[in-house]
Amino acid sequence: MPLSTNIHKAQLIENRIPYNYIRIDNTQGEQRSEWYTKINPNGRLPAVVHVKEDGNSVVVWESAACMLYIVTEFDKGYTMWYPPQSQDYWQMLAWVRSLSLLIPPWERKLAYNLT
Ligand SMILES: N[C@@H](CCC(=O)N[C@@H](CS)C(=O)NCC(=O)O)C(=O)O
Repeated sequence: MPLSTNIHKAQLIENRIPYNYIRIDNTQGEQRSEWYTKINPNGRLPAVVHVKEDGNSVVVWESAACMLYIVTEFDKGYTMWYPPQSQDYWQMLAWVRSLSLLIPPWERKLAYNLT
């Protein structure tokens, strides 16, 4: 099964920074496993676990939140997003929020049998 659009959203940003990718087999329901739902209680993909230098971890789920967390944490120079309070920031947020509500066609067919 191809990676989902929600996973790609976070990966587009993660590709600019070092990360470990853990594949969850959602064809086998692994996203609802006990270990994964401790990370994302919704049992959905993606999620980010950021292990900080002091050993503490930050856990983020929902693709939009993952993207915003990654850029906030790793792109202090705004090369991948826009400074808060700028017009571009609010445009970006509108698109991020709007994309969160979309279900891609292949997933509509596969999961909900819709055309
Ligand atoms: N609004 C969520 C949607 C997450 C979502 O639906 N992820 C899909 C993969 S694209 C998933 O985990 N599907 C498996 C399931 O629902 O059990 C987000 O943007 O992260």
